[in-house]
Amino acid sequence: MKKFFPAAAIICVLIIIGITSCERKKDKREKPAAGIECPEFSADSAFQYVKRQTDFGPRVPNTEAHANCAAFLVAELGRFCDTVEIERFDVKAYDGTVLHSQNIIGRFAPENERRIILASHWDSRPFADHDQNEANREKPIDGANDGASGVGVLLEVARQLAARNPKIGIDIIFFDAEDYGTPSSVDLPGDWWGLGSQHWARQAAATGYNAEFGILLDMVGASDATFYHESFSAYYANDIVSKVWGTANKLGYGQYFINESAHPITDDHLYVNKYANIKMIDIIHQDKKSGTGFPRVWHTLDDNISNIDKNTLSVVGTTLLAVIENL
Ligand code: AHN
Ligand code: ZN
Repeated sequence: MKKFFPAAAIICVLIIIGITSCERKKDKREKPAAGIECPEFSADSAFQYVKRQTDFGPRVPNTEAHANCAAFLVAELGRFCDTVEIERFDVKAYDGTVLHSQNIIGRFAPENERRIILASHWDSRPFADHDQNEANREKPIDGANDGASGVGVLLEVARQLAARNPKIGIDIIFFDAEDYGTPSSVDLPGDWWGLGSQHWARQAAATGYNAEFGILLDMVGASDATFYHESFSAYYANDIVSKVWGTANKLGYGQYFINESAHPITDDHLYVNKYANIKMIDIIHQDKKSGTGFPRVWHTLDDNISNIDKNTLSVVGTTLLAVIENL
């Protein structure tokens, strides 16, 4: 009996440690409220997908980095999607430069009549026109947040979807030539942003393509990201805004997905709404306190991989998977 007691005590202590460490693990995983499906999204994988893009250098149309990154995106989508399609087009930018561009589209269940779109732009801005340092303003940006973050999240979403075979058709669209818009020093009327989505949406309208709705990601990688009800999204597709923000809030992501309206942004979703007549929302980081209305690093050389936060990528990716799972 004397010998047994210490052994029993040790076993008790081990059991207690076991129970408490399990509880701690549970807390860390930020389990969502019961009743909502929560598939696993790998923040590490999404981060690597962002880094793989910025490692090519700035993905400005007509550059080698742009061509190399396109090949990478086609290959990655090819691993996960049922089909991959490249839509090539030439388009004139505000300064007369002809941009050799490509929208890259990966489809799940292409035969399914019921479809949704997940999109992001994959090009990066040719100049850091909002950099504090004037000497940097003609240099191209890495666009880790502005471009690569949305694509990184969607590549990881594609990897997850391949593993679980979604019941609905899903088109993942990487728009090109979004970010070649007029620099702040140039005041020229015209639709100079979202050139790739304008091309895609006109094509979609001409060929009778349709989808139930779409979700655009733009700048979804900063640590302090705040996503508001961007006004074009609320105007064209308020039911989708409610669905996405409602899902995020149920998952416990209310500090990111804020139920407040914010300025309209001329982004790819506007042209999909206007020209393709498909309702698309924009999950875009808007900062109500910054001078530009966008995050601090927007269109500066500081928009690089060192300012990407895995947690934010995960919050957005997990929300998308939950939205899909609960359709
Ligand atoms: C305008 O500034 C008019 N649109 C911003 C769209 C954008 C640029 N999103 C990311 N970069
Ligand atoms: Zn931009």
